[in-house]
This record gives sequence, structure tokens and C-alpha cells, in this order.
Amino acid sequence: MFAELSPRYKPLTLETIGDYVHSRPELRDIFHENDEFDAVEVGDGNLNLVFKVWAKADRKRTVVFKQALPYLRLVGDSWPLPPDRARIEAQALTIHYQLVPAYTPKVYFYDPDLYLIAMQNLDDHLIMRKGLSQGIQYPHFAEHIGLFLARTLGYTSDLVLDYRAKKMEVARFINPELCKITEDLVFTEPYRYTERNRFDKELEPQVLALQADESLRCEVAKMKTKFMTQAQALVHGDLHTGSIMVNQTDTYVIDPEFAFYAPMGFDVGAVIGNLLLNYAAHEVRTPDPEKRATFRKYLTDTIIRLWQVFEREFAIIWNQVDAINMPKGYQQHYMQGILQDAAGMGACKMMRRIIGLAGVEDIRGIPDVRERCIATSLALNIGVQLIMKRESFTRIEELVETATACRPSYP
Ligand code: SR1
Ligand code: MG
Repeated sequence: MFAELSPRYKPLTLETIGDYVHSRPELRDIFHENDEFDAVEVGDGNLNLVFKVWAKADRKRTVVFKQALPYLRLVGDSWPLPPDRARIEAQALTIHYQLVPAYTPKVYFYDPDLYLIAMQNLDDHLIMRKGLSQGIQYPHFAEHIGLFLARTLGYTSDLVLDYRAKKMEVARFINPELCKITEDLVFTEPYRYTERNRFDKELEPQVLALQADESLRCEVAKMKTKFMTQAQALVHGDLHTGSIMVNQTDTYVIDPEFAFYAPMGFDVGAVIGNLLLNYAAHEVRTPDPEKRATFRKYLTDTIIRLWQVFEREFAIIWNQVDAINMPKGYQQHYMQGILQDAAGMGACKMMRRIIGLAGVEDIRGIPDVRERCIATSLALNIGVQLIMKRESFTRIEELVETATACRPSYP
């Protein structure tokens, strides 16, 4: 069904990794000829193998190998996937590094035989979802991600790219199998019965009511059509808080294997939707009302700020484009379109994490079923309100006010 697997393809193992490192001239600046290595496999995502490798003599000399498997790790070999997605990821990381080097891990090389990316080890950083679930605030995140979004989306769009270059880029980033995962898991399955859906039985009445809501399903279908047909910019395609590594000073965006040309609001909405999933999780994760309010204020301020930075940085791009064909009124319409898409697509990304196959730790990691259902119910209500009201949003504050007015319907 997919292109032939490279004849040299073999998943790396902890036994073979040392010889592989020594075979790569690109790593000679990091590792020495006689180095021995420590290595671990740390892939906890849904798709790939991830190895960290350190020189035994000096753990500062280190690299990460991310290798695509020819199937979906979460499910097994009954769900084949083209490993060439690693090429897409390497290409996207290269573009991101050109546009926002401070927020992109450095790629040392891409090996097309092994579908493997060698890149910077971000050991001093934590997956953002984990930090947020522990109630850790990241004071620079909004500035960083707002800039990341504006540059990676604006500079890969028709606003900036030459007419031919843009079309060639769309072709280079054709990514049908990974798009199909999103079409199914984000825009289709949560809104109908399928065996792959996973939610607590206690939540069934709310889920069934949502699935029976024709007007909601109509709005989701509009978002799906837009996702499938509007090649607005090169999106990361999976920009949830598990694809972001942070500490108190830095932000790195990783894992753009779902990258392709799609509406900008898909990435902006992914970040906002995942911050709101975390907001919902703190309904039970932080029982103390004062602490909860403080952390939630951080989350909602982050959403507002990241949008303000996105707008500010995008304004710089508008200044570089053809002002005659792009009057101010059109620019305003364009930015409002991104905001409304972000609300609708972010809402779909929230609802899929509650009802669909692949959940998120913020919510599914809540051990007590009753508490989990309270958080889940709130997240679903936020998702429904955001998508249904999105066309009325002209300012980010309206999106946030709509979300924070929601309450859980469970118990
Ligand atoms: C079946 S793969 C599930 C999810 O993992 C990825 O991170 C994407 O979000 C995908 O939808
Ligand atoms: Mg990923």
C-alpha cells in the first residue's frame, strides 16, 4: 500500500546503537572514535522509537535518535504507517530551525535508509504537559510560542512565499496517512459510535448527547472540510503540549511528523485547546480553590498573551507583503479567521482527547473515576461552547471568557 520499505531499514536496538553512532561522520564533532556509550529507549509517544545516547566519558556529549516504525506503536503492526513520515518531520524541523532557531531542536542529520533523525538532546527540559499537570508555570512560554506560531505559519504561507515555491512546498509536504489519522481521530470518530473510542462509562450520557447533536456535528464537519482542503500554511500538525519541551527559560517545539499544508488555526487551536484541557484537569487536580484559581489564571493569561504575541509578530509579516492587495480590512478579516478556526479546531482537539482513542495524561492520568469524569465533563463542555460560538469571536478574551464560564455537567 505504501512505498517499499528501504532495504537497509532495521529498527535500532540498544545493542546496535554504538556501532551506528560510530558509522556516522556527522556525529564526529560530538563523539570520539574510542567512545563507549550509555543509551536508553525513551519513546513514550504513540508512534516511534526514541533513543537517548551519551558518551560514557562525558554525558554532555549526547544525541537523540528518533526512528519511525512501519506501524503505529500505540496499536501495533495491525495499523501500518509509512516510516517516510520521518522525512517530513526532518524537513519541517529544518524549516522551523531556519525561522525560529531558539525554539527548535537542532537536526544533525536525517538517515533515509533507517527513517531516523539525529537531533539535539533536550535533557534539561520537561514535556510541557507533565509540568502543567504538576502545576508548574512557564513564564516565557506565551512569548515563545506566539513568536513560533507567527513565524512558522506566516513565512510558509502565500503571504510570503513565491507562487511557485509555495506549490512545491505543498507537494513536498503531502502527508496523506498522517492526515488520515487526524481526520479520523480528531474530526470523525469522537462524534459517532466506533469501537476505537475510549471514555469512562459514567460519562456515557454526556457523550451520547454530544454525538446526537446534529448542529454540533455540522460545525465539526465544517472544521474537517477546512482541515482537508485549505493549504494555508505549513502547520506542525500535532502541536499539543506533549510536543513542547520547556523549562523556566526555554521552549522547544518537537515532533512535527504530522506537518502539512493546512489552516493556521489548526496549530494555534492545538496549543489553546491543550492549555484548556489542562485548565479542565485542575478542576480536580488542584482541590485548593485559591491555588486552583491562581494556576488557571496563569493558563488563561498564557492563552491571551500568546495570541497577542502572535498578532504582534504577524503584523511584522503583513508589513512585508503586498500592501495594495492586502488592505487593512482584509488583514483584520484574515486574523479573525485564524482566531475562529483556532477556536473550532482547538475544540475538536479537546473533544477527541476525551472521547477518542488517544487520550492525554492531564485527564486520563486522574486516578479516581469520579474526579476524572468531572474534569472530562468540563473539558467536553468547553469544547462544545468554543466550536458553537466561534463565529462570534473577534477578540481572544471572548474565547477565554466562553471557556471559563463553562462548568462540568457531571455528576
Ligand atoms: C493513533 S496516533 C494518536 C495520536 O498520536 C499523535 O500524537 C497524534 O495526536 C495522533 O492523533
Ligand atoms: Mg508526536
